Amino acid sequence: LGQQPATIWLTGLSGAGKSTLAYALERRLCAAGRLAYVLDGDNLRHHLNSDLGFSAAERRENIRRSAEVARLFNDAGLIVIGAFISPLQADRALARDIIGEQRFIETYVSTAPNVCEERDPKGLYRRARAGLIPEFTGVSAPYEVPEAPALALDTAQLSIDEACTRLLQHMAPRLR
Ligand code: GGZ
Repeated sequence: LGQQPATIWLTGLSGAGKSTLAYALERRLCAAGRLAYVLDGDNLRHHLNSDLGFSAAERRENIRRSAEVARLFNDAGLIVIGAFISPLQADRALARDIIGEQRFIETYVSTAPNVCEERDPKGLYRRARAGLIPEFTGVSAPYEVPEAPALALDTAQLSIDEACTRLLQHMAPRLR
């Protein structure tokens, strides 16, 4: 394949741009002849993880299962792009342990909380502020900012294309 499998793990708030970035990167990698596949939290929660809600324990189980799937796909030779809020440092560390230090590329989608809330593409912040969504990340549940991510990308400062280019530059040594 000429590629070393890896998992680009996008963490950040709802509305930060994780999914948009993930699918754009998938398209760029596939256009370059690479095998890449997006695992998106919101999407997996409709299927594999449809039994899970948003308590701390359920989020951790969501991350654990999703990381196990990423590991399997990496073992099969694919580049995985994961898009999960994954708000807790300890849960991201679990994902890193499952996927493997060498393969795990923690990327903080660092779009500011107020920008995410202004975007509110699905109206979730508005509903959370109205008390209609309990334990909503950034409103009534915590988000722990990554301390030492491999990359930080702010989608209010960078176009999706520029953010993809940064990710591809970071991955270049693995794509030879
Ligand atoms: C956070 C929530 C919640 C609560 C529903 N808190 O931006 P979205 O809408 O489209 O994607 C979010 C998705 C979060 O799933 P993850 O699997 O990424 O979360 S975690 O890593 O924390 O397990 C959001 C929607 O689900 N959503 N309720 N209470 N996001």
